[in-house]
Amino acid sequence: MDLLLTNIGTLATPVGRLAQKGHAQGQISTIENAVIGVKDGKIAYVGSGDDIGSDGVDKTTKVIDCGGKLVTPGLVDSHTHLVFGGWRQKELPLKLAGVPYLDILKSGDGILNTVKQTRSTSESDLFNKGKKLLAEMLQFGTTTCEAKSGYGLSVKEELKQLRVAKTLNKNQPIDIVSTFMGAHAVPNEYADNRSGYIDLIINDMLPAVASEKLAEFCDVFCESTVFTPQESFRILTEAKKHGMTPKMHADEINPIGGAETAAKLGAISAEHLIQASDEGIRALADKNVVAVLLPATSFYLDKPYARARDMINENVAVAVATDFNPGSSPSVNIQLAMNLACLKYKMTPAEVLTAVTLNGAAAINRADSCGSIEVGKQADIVLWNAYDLDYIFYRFGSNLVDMVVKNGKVV
Ligand code: IZC
Ligand code: ZN
Repeated sequence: MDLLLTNIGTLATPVGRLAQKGHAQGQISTIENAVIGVKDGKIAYVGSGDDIGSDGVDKTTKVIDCGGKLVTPGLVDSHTHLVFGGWRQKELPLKLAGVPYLDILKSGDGILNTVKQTRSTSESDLFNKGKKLLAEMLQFGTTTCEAKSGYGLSVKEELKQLRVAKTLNKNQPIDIVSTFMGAHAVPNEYADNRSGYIDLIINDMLPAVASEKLAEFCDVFCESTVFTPQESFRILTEAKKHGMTPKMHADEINPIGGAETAAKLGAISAEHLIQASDEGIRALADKNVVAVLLPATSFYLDKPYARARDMINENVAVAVATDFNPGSSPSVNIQLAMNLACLKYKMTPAEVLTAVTLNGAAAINRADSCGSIEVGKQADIVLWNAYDLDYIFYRFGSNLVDMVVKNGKVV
């Protein structure tokens, strides 16, 4: 064994290699007085008491006494817009004056402001900024994250953003899973020619991203005044032909049938869903689409919270993520999203734990390699300054992570 974690007061983890939905979302495994053995970066043993498995301990084994504290899987942040230039604190007065998020975008600001700043930032500066943000995420317990492009909005600039994500993936501990999101907004130079921009995405961006293998997923901001459900359907159907799996920003601000469209596409996930209709929720359940809910965005935009309980009751697998981005959720703190999911969605601590581990992993097609502490999975582990799971949902505002293990290494 390379690493042995002993004296774990409570080991709390979902179980399995698929998203958990309905009642099962809250059925986690809890082992008291647990032990975890790690070999070659993978979980090699999970047990309790003094039993440490057949592999045993030798001189090279690093043994860590967890002091009776709580251990969970590493957290999976399944929705972020990680790589971008600049920030948007200048929007704060507009927000306070009640100017709606989509009006800021319509006026040529918002996302388009970040596009301007991202285009004028070099690849190496974007890399350095991303690396600092990832270090902060890791401290909050995130061991895997998704990263969307969508602040380049030209072939060259989208590729630049995605290459930065790829380089970041190789140069720090967090695993980064990339999503191409050229359909995040229509850039200024196509303001009078939106169909021309959609053609550019389909004819130029998708083939370029696919040929450099820069993204596993393709996402579209399906929203009124941004991309319609019909346009989203067309773009994501083309993305599938290039081997990218569809995701969708759906029904965030206005109910326009986004959830239904995501289901029709067979998307792996539909994200936000604040305004998803009853039919939309049922369609997600029918097609096994993971609902990626983003409570920090509801908080930050002062919007309603998605109907997580209705989704769980309808058998939709729910994931929870930060939506980290410079506009509507400028926070990398996944613990804040967890607190809000519990208190505002009324999800139980066990349901939220599943939402930020196994179901998050399922939303980015990683449920077979991470998202739970089970033999054979990556040794991505969080030790908490807590003695039980409820405590981390009860306390808020502090970083309650004590130690993070990524691929078997203390980081
Ligand atoms: O930069 O505002 N919602 N896209 C869709 C965002 C938020 C990111 C942003
Ligand atoms: Zn987003």
